[in-house]
Amino acid sequence: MTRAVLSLGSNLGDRLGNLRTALATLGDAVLVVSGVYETPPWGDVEQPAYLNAVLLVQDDAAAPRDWLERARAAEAAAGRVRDPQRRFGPRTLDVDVIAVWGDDDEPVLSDDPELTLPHPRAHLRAFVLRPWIDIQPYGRLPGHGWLTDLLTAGPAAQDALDLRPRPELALESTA
Ligand code: PH2
Ligand code: MG
Ligand code: MG
Repeated sequence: MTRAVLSLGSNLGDRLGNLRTALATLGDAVLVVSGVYETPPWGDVEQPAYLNAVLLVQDDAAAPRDWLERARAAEAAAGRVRDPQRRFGPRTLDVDVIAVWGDDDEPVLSDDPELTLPHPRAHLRAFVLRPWIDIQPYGRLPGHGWLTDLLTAGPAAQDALDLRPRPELALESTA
């Protein structure tokens, strides 16, 4: 069994629809869904604002690498086209594996360049930390400490002031 925190982002097309596509693709693995936040583009500022959210997912069988496969399947389902010239450029759907925990509840560490765990830039990104705190107020980012400390006093603290909660954009259907 593994549990993982996944970050969702979209800034092209039907942004909320793209996040919902991720949820649908991940299906029963989804345990908890954060609120949706409107966030200024980070890293490459000449692009539209993002909608971001975070998921806690779990699966009996999934190895850490399976989460990367599932993330890519969700991106493909939302019609993602990669632009190799723009690493942090616009996209219909980005699903990033932020951290993974194993059976023993210990965080998985990996320096595989394709799947570095925890995600090497998560501590810098208010658009990951803020929605993550929604679903794990006492959460920690492995290797970096409490999410609340990172968001209030870390390098992401200034950006955190520019996030806008969008409570009217519920990711989970209420039907
Ligand atoms: N993703 C990026 C680059 N910049 N900015 C925001 N606000 N949200 C994102 O999800 C995001 C970004 C590339 O992964
Ligand atoms: Mg990303
Ligand atoms: Mg990505």
